Amino acid sequence: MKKITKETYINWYKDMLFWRKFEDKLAALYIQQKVRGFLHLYNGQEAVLAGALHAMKENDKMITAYRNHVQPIGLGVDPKRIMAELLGKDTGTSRGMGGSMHIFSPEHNFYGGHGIVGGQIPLGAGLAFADKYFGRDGVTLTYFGDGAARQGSLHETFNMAINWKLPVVFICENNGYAMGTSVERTANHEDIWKLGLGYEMPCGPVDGMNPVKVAEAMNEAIERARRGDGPTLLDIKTYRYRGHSMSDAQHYRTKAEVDEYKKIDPISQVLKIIKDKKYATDAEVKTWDKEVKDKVEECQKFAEESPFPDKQLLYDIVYEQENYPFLKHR
Ligand SMILES: Cc1ncc(C[n+]2csc(CCOP(=O)(O)OP(=O)(O)O)c2C)c(N)n1
Ligand SMILES: [Mg+2]
Repeated sequence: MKKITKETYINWYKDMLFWRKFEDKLAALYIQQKVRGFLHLYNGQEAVLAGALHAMKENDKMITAYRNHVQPIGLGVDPKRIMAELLGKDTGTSRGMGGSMHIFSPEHNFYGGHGIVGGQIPLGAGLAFADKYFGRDGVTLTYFGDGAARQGSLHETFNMAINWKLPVVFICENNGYAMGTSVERTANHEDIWKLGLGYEMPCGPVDGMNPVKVAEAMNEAIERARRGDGPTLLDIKTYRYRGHSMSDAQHYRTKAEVDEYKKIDPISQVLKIIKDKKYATDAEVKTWDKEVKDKVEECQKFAEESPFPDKQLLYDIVYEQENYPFLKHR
């Protein structure tokens, strides 16, 4: 794995802060009804992405569920285009037709963006199968939630993936809740990683509030997959600070519980290391914070000023015109 250096911590701080502020901005735009439909935010879970990106290599891929705005940013998609997508604009990653739950950018190795809980688990194994079949060296990071871990598709996928030694890492982003249902209510134990044991799949828990721990676990799993030794299941313990989506009264948990997790906030943990090790002065940190704020505002300006797509696009994107010539309009 690449060494974790002063630059790594600084980049982690800037990136994670940007992702969080990007999500906060979307929440504000949602309240103004500029973002419509559902909106699921990533606040609190940033270290799971930061650590993974540190361990990934060029041809590795990522697929996840609907909490999917910031992963593509980490993979290099222009955040302006993601914000535009959420506002339904023509400049968005899917020309405004995907929306919040369906960010997609295969050219950046990001394969969505999926609203069917657990639906992306077999798709992730399929991407890994393609890499193996065509002799490419990519590994697919397949993310899913603790709720998705209870879906049957997981078991069929695990069986195939271990049997065929597919280059995939299964990452349960265990934030404690599936909508309002806590993990302990959905099974007789809380250790989702133990689902790997029945398949003799390497598996284990990971501290998901610390990007260093995530990077180490990811690196081990990714390299296992890359050398042909098949999948790993990581049960990454994290927490979401905001509700499941924007419409969530959060009666299923206390504010005290949320505050407890905020004490081990990933951004604060990284900032503490930066300060303790004197990697930056307070003034430098202030400059970064300002840069992040400006960058988010740039995204908002771009998204708001972009045009909505032409209505014609509704037809063009549903059917591939080549195969449906009768749909060619005018
Ligand atoms: C097959 C299916 N069942 C139910 C739903 C409704 N639903 C949307 S999100 C969700 C909870 C999933 O929780 P989890 O997998 O833990 O992901 P998180 O939201 O915590 O990231 C449910 C039940 C759905 N979208 N798809
Ligand atoms: Mg969950």
